[in-house]
Amino acid sequence: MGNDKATPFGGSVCARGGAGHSLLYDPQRIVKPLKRVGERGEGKWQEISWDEAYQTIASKLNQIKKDHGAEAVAFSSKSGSLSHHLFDLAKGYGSPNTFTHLTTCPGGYSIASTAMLGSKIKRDLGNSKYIVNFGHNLYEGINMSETRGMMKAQVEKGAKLVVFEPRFSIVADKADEWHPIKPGTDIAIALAMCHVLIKEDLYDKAFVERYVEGFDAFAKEVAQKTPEWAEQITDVKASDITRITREMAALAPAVCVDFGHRATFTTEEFELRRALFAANVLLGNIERKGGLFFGKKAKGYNKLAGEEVAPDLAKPGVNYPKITAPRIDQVDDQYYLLWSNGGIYQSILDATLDAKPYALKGWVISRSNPMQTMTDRARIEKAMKQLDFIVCCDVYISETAAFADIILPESTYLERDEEIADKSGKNPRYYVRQQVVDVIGDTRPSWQIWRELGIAMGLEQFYPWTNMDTLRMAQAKGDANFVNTVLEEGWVSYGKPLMLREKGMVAEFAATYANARKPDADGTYASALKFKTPTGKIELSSAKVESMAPGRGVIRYRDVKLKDDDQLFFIQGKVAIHTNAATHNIPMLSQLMSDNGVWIHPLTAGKLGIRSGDEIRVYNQTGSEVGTALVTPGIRPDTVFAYMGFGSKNKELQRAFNKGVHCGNLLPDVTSPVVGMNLHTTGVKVEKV
Ligand SMILES: Nc1nc2c(c(=O)[nH]1)N[C@H]1C(S)=C(S)[C@@H](COP(=O)(O)OP(=O)(O)OC[C@H]3O[C@@H](n4cnc5c(=O)[nH]c(N)nc54)[C@H](O)[C@@H]3O)O[C@H]1N2
Ligand SMILES: Nc1nc2c(c(=O)[nH]1)N[C@H]1C(S)=C(S)[C@@H](COP(=O)(O)OP(=O)(O)OC[C@H]3O[C@@H](n4cnc5c(=O)[nH]c(N)nc54)[C@H](O)[C@@H]3O)O[C@H]1N2
Ligand SMILES: [Mo]
Repeated sequence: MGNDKATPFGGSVCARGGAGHSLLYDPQRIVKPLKRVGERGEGKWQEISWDEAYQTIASKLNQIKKDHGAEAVAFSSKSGSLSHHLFDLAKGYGSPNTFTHLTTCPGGYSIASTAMLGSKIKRDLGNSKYIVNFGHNLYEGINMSETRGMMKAQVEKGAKLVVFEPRFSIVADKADEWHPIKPGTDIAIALAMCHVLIKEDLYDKAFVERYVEGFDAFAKEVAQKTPEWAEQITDVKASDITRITREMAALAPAVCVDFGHRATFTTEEFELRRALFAANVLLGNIERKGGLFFGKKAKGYNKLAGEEVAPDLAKPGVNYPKITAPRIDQVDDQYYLLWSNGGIYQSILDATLDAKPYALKGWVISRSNPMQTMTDRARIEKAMKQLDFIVCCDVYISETAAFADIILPESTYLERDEEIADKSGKNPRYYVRQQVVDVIGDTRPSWQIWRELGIAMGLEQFYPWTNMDTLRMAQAKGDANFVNTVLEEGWVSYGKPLMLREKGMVAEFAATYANARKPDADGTYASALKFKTPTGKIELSSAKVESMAPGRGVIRYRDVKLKDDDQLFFIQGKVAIHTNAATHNIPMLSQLMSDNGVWIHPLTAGKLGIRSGDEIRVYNQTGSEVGTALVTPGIRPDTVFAYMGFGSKNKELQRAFNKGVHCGNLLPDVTSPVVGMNLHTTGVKVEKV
């Protein structure tokens, strides 16, 4: 059961959440800190006490700091509720090198959005009348509120869904139209759509006039990007591109060109995601129902309301030392948008192997499994073997943890308390995760682990709070009432939903709060809509980007070669019953699915003499994997597909070991311009074993 107060989640949990008890009671979970006693990756461990673990880590990290500077240690964690505890430790220790999973997942769209719109933006799929989707598989790669939003739009509101996807995904299956696009070419369609909107005068001129900078340069760039041009590149018919664009324009602004999530399809992610945002901008759907909108956090919301409708969160006041060493990913100016925002995760490998720009000696990893989720597994193994010291915090001996010196066992989400988290949408919202069962074994939550380690390292001055109660109280600035409400309800929502350019919502908002901002003459808050870009406008073309990454100021099409002519495209995706490279050893989920058959088209399979169920080898310059063929017409003949996260090479994950193909072992290490993305599409050959 979910929390039925959390209306965007509809009181439900997903399959992975539903299997929480199966992880909780899994005898293969780690429940004691472990110390490596054999060679790296050999699988020889000794159980140790937390005290010994902290002392060992503290003395190693302090020694590295003394010999090489604190910057010689990288700290990485999948971003989320736990990550800042690790990053706070890094700040106290003095290393600038903190990394999230940004460049293996959302970096493409989030950096493109920041460059163009000034910050990240959200989708109002639930109110869309027409959704155009470029491989955002929300019915398998689940985001509870967006997945439910899209279902609502389709089922309750009769919205039309058009999907461009190289394979017949679940979203493609539930769509009104599926167009099997050639992998990595989506940008041509996005630009052709912009071309049609401008050429046929279907775009929102008043919106562009008021809010957009650099329209002329963009319009000039797309003047030749006709649907006929795009057809040659994408294999999608020009007449379809034109028709879909016209249909969308007729229903604007309640339409959404979905800008995707895992943005790793092509090296031209920066251009692709900007082109998708550009189509939305031309349709004038920003801050309109069914389009795109900015999250309304307490601070800005209260200002519009003229009163304190929602409490806002504070951080415990800590002054960290100033760090002068540059980050390891700060070598090239074009990546400036990443430096304060997650960083280029894979630069840890370059710094370790090539001392570029200086050598790393240590790596502290929490809740991340780069051995599976970064590219070129062999190179990661080499880097990990070269480091002096590695700490990994996980719930299993993951493939990555298998190469650590010390493994710290975290309590699972059912066993731990977390701080209050901001989940603001069209109005301010908060939630909190609370311990519901006793802790199993000798595990601890992240906040406690990194705090206690910090103290063992002599950094106690950075921890003015002592436990989750005092930390939550500091977040709430002493407002016990707020803390109690969030704890009692689990999910709290404040005020009325607001989109700045929706008259009805603005009228209701203004009528609710006596001191609210006065609506504009047209009944909206359009005058309050500002973009945090250098010009304060939506930068369809950007002088700032041009100065940091010459040639990239204007959104431009570039040819990309993702594979050799005699290879097949290799693409991946999420499956509904597993999470990334995290859940494949959980008993209940591994029973539901323990292998990832390789999708291959009947024509291609026929030429290679392959039938469904045959053992096949998938290989290229980077690696070779053995798996099982799944022959299906639901994929382009020039493409093969596998669900990610399978084929673990760590024996200790007994239920996942060697089951299926390991995607990271087939992907070369390639980094995209500006957004720093770790590319996930490559070429492979396939043969029957
Ligand atoms: N080839 C390929 N690579 C990909 C992708 C792809 O599609 N194809 N997808 C990319 C995407 S979208 C993402 S987001 C990244 C994700 O990549 P990662 O950042 O590596 O995250 P996960 O794979 O989710 O791995 C999380 C690790 O956390 C552990 N874990 C689970 N729960 C807890 C907990 O409560 N505490 C702690 N400390 N650990 C826990 C799990 O056992 C697992 O080892 O992978 C990316 N990599
Ligand atoms: N059940 C479940 N839900 C999840 C996750 C999970 O692991 N399991 N992970 C979460 C995370 S971290 C994320 S980032 C989201 C990811 O959600 P999505 O962004 O939807 O990510 P994927 O499923 O990795 O990829 C989506 C689709 O892109 C297609 N594709 C590949 N290359 C191309 C291309 O060049 N063009 C087009 N148009 N399509 C292409 C793939 O076939 C795949 O079906 O899901 C989240 N939700
Ligand atoms: Mo992701």
